[in-house]
Amino acid sequence: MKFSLSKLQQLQKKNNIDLIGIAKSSHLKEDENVFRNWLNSNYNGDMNWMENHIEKRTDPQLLFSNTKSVIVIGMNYFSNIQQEKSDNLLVSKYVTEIDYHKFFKQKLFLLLREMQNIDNSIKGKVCVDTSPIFEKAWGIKAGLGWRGKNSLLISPEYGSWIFLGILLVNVEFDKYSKEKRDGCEDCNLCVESCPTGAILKDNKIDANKCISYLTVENNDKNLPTELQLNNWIYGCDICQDICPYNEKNKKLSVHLEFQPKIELHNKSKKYWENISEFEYRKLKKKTAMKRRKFLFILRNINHNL
Ligand code: B12
Repeated sequence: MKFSLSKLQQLQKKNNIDLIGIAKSSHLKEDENVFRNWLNSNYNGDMNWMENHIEKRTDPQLLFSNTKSVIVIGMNYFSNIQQEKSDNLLVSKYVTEIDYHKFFKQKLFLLLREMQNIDNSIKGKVCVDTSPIFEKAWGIKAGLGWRGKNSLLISPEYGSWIFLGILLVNVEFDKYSKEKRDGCEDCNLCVESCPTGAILKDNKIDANKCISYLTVENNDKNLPTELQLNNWIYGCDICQDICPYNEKNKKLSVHLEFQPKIELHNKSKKYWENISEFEYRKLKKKTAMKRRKFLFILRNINHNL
């Protein structure tokens, strides 16, 4: 039995999911080549875990046997927080009240259960961020948006302020989503605005230079002195703040979980310079920042002073 797209769209509405799309499962050979070249150029920095499970990463069948369809959901997390740039140290908008990983898992498991209530032979696997799967590439195939020059998936409705999550299922659909046309065309604002020159041509990032990578993933004691963090201490929004699609499609997130964690935004350099480990631990609880140890936040603060 094939599952109907319109039934899935009903479940989307019921569960307050901003974007949903489905792609037929396949081996992403072209993406695999792009990815292997990216790794060979060491653009992954010290994220060595990206070199593992390359086959699984490119073929959902190896991640979950019998995958027939890839369901991708997108949730808007845009908030209009104004961060006084000159005197503040900055935390990315993606640090919201609740870490999106947990929220997505709940949404996707519920979606799977509701699909199983309609057809009890359905089996599925939930993937959010940490599974070896190309979420953006699948989001593009599932018609949620196109690959922006900053490498992020840009949706015509919400811009790039969306998190992505995936549900692999063993069922076919009566219809699959259509891919969107590239909306970036000649625009190069994100490439030009990146202060460290991390955005390469061909919609790729050199993570070694990306402020998001440097502040969130890099585990060196000291950061390269030639790279300035431009006041960011966790993540970076520069290549998204400048995007005309994000300007045009500003829609405040309706999800309580994705309201900004106000206590972490809008804080002065002075505040961060004097923050204690106890206070930092209290602030980061439940947020996406929770995995980052105090030592690295101190390193990032110091790199900005
Ligand atoms: C590793 C990682 C990072 C790394 C590397 C970023 C990167 N661009 O790869 C770092 C730490 C830098 C990072 C930063 C951020 N990240 Co991140 N990250 C990931 C993660 C875990 C894997 C991404 C990956 O595989 N990268 C490898 C490279 C090679 O992949 P790629 O650039 O996407 O290229 C692929 C395709 O686009 C394709 N491709 C590229 N060019 C071409 C050309 C052709 C012709 C074809 C066919 C294919 C193709 O081939 C590649 C393989 O599929 C994903 C979650 C996931 N599991 O997918 C989240 C994810 C991409 N990150 C996300 C977010 C929100 C961010 C930040 C915005 C956070 C912040 N504010 O600081 C920044 C944005 C920085 C930027 N401009 O990319 C979201 C993006 C949502 C969206 N709208 O796209 C994701 C999907 C997490 C999620 N679940 O929502 N991230």
